Amino acid sequence: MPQEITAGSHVWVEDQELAWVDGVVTSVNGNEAEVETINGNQVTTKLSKLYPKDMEAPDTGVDDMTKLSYLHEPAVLHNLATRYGIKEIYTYCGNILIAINPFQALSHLYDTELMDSYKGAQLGDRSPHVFAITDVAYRAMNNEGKSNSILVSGESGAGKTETTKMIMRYLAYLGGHAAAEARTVERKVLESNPVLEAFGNAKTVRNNNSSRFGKFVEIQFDGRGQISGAAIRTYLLEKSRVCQISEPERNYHCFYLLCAAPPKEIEKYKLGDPKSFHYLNQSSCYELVGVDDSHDYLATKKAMDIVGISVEEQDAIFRIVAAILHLGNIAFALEGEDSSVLEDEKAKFHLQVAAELLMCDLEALETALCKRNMVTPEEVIKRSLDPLGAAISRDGLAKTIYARLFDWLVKKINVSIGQDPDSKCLIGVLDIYGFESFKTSRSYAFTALLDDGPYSALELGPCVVKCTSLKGYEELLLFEANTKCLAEIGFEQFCINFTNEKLQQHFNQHVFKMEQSVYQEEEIDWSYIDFVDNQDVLDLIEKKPGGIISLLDETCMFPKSTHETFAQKLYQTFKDHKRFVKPKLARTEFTIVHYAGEVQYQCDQFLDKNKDYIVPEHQELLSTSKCSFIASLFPSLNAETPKSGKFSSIGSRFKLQLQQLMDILNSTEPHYIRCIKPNSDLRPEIFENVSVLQQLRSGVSILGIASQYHNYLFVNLNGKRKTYAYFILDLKDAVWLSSAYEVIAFIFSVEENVACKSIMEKVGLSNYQVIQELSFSILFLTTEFEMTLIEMNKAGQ
Ligand code: AOV
Ligand code: MG
Repeated sequence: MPQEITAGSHVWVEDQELAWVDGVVTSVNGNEAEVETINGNQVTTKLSKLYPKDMEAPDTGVDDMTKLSYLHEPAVLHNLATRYGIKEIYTYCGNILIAINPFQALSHLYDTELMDSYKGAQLGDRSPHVFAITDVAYRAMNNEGKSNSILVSGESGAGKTETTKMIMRYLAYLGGHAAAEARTVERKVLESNPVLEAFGNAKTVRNNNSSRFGKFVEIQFDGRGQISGAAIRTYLLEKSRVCQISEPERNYHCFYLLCAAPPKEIEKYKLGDPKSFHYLNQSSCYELVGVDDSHDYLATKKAMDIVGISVEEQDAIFRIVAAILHLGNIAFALEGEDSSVLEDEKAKFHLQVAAELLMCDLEALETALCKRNMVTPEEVIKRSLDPLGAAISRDGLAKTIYARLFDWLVKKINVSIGQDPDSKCLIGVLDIYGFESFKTSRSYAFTALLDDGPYSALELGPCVVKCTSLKGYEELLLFEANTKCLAEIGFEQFCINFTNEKLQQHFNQHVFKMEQSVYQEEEIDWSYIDFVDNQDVLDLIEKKPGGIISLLDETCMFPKSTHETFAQKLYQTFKDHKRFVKPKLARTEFTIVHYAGEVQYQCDQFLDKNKDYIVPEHQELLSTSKCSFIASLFPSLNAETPKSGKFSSIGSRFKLQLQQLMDILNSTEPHYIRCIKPNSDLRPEIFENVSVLQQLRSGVSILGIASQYHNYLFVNLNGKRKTYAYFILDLKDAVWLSSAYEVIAFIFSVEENVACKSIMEKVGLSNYQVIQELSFSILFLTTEFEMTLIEMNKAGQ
C-alpha cells in the first residue's frame, strides 16, 4: 500500500484525538510524507504509517466491511462511523454482525413487519440485522439438523443483553406456536428476562442495566422447528453487590422496585425510603432516568406470574428481599473488650423485623450474627465476634440468602418452561458479562464530594488518599487515610475477564483462523485485526496445577494464608510469565495482560470470595425457618452436600462451568455478534473513534502499554453534584484518554514531582498542594488548565 502513495493522494493519518483523520499528501520525501489534514494540521509522518483513503466509497458507507476497497483500520472505523451517523447500527464483517449501541429506541428496527421481511431471507439480501443472523442460525438448524449458537460479545454497556433479547424474540417468532394455548413456552422464555434482570441486573458506572451474571439460554426445538423447551444457565452472580455498592452505582434493581411497591406491601414489609437502608444508601443514586420503579415492580410481578412463580412464592421472595434490607441496618457496637451488641434501638427494630420476615427466632438470629461456635474436643464454646466481625457475619448472611434466592429463581424458571428431552436441536444464545478493565472501571476512582457527605477515597498503590473539594469551591484538603478504595477490581472481575478470555479464544479459533486463511488466499489485507492468540493467558489463569486458580485454591486450603501470602506466591511463580506483571510498589496487586488490555487486580478479597462457605450457624438458623420457602433454600445437610463450613472453591467450580459451556459451544455451529459501545457517556449519536477502535482491535489497550510505567488516576468528580468528570492523565506522556466537563484535573507521577511543581508555578495556581509521600506526588489543578498542561508535558516539562 505505501507504494501507491504520492503527492495528491488522499490518505488516513493517525491523530491523537480522532484516532485517524483524512488528509491529502502534499509531498513525499524518501520514506516520509507531508500531509495536510482536513482539520487543518500539517503532519509529517512515515509513509508506512499512512493508509490510502477510498475516494469512491459511498457516502452512506457499505453494509459489509468486506466490500470496502481497503480493509484497513481507518477504513473500517470510518465506515462504522458513517453508518452510525445515519442510524445504521448494524454492519457485517463477513458473517459476523457488528452492532453499535444506538442508546436510543429505534422501534422501527424491531417491529413485526421487519421480522416478516427477514424470514427466510439470505444473509446479505436485506440490510444487516440481528434478525438476519438469527434467521441463518435457525435455518441452518432446520436444514442440517445441527445445533447452532449465537455468541454476543462486547464490553459492558455495548448492548449484549438487548441484542440477546431481540434474538430470543425473533426465535419465538420463528419457532412460535400458532395456537394461543401452545404459546406458553415461548412466553415463559421471553418473560424470564425481566424476572432475571430485576434480580440480577444493576446500574453500574458503565451501564444503567448491567447484567451481574452470565447467561446461556438454550432454546430447544422439535423436528418441525417449533420451540419445545428451554434451559437457562447462569454464571456467577456478583454477590458482593448486595452489601457493598459505590457511587454512582446501585444495588440490584429488585430492592428499589420493592421500595416503590404499593403502600400495602410497603407496610407489610416495613419498608420506606430507600435512603434509610444501609445496603442502598452507600451510593446516592436511587433513581434511574427513564425508569419508574413502581411500574417495574408490578411488571416484574406480572412476569413472575407468566413464568409460573405462584403468588405465595412471590410473597416469600419479596419478603426475603425486604429482610435483606433490614438485615443491613442491624448495626453493632463494641461491648467489653471484643464482643458486640446491637448498636441502638434502631438496630433492635431492624433485627426484629428481619427475624419476622425470615420467620426465624429473634434471639437465634442475633446469636447467629454476633457469635460463633468454637468446637473443641471437649465442648462447643460460643465465642463473641467484635462489631466488625459481626458486620461481616451479617453481610455474609445477606449475600448467601440473596445468592440462593437467585439460584432458586433460575431453577424455578427452568422447571416451569420445561425441557424437551427429545429435542435434537437447539439454538444457544450467550450473553455473558463484558470484559471489565481498569480503564472503564471508573468506580476505581477518586470522588470529590462538595457537600459534606462521606468522603470517598482513592487507592494509590500502597497508600490511600482522601480529599474533599477543590479550588474554587472549598478549601483543598489532602491527607492519607486507611480507607478502602471504592470499588476494586477484584475476584469477580477476574472471573469475568477469564470468561472473556475463553470466549475470545473460541472466537479466535473459529473465526480469525478461518477467515484469515480465506482472506490470505484471496490476498485481501486482513491486518486490521491481528490475530491474538491468548492460550498463554488462559494457562496463566486456569492451568492445573500451577495456574492462578490452582494457587488460589491451595492458598485457601492452607489455614495460615492471607491475601499477602497469596500475592507473594503469585509473584514468585509467575515472575517470568509474560502475561503477568507485578506492578510497581504493589504488595497485593497483580496485573494480567489480557487480550483486551492490562488489568490490575487487587487480591485483598480473593481468598474470601473464592470460598463458597456458609457459616454453619447461618445454615442452622435458616434451615429451621418457619417459612417453608426459606427453609427449602437451606436444605439440611446430608452426606452428599458438601459440609457447611468446609471449603469449596468458587474459582474452580466456575472454571468447570465455563469448560462445560465451551463444550456445548464447541458442539454447535457458532454465529457471532460483536456489540460496540460508541461512547462512554451512554448517549445517542456520539461516536468516539478512539474508544470504538480500541474495541475493534480487542488488542492491547493504549493504557495497558503505558501502565507499566505509570499509575493512573480515574478522577470522578462531583463538582456540579450531578456532573461527573473523568480524567486520566499520565504526567510523563500526557496521554489524555478521556475527559468531560469542567472541574478538575489530577495528576500523579512516580518520579516527576519536580515537574508537578514547575507546572503549578507555570499555570500560576497558588491554591494547591503537592504531597510528597513514598516517592510519588499528587497535585490538583482546575481544568481550565488541562490543555495547557498537556501542551507543556508534550514540550517535555
Ligand atoms: P450489555 O449487556 O452489553 O452490558 P445492554 O444490552 O444492557 O448492555 O445495553 C445497555 C443499554 O444500551 C440498554 O439498557 C439500552 O438503553 C441501550 N441499548 C442497547 N442496545 C440497544 C438497541 N438495540 N436499541 C436501543 N437501545 C439499546 V453488561 O450486561 O453491563 O456487560 O454487564
Ligand atoms: Mg448485559
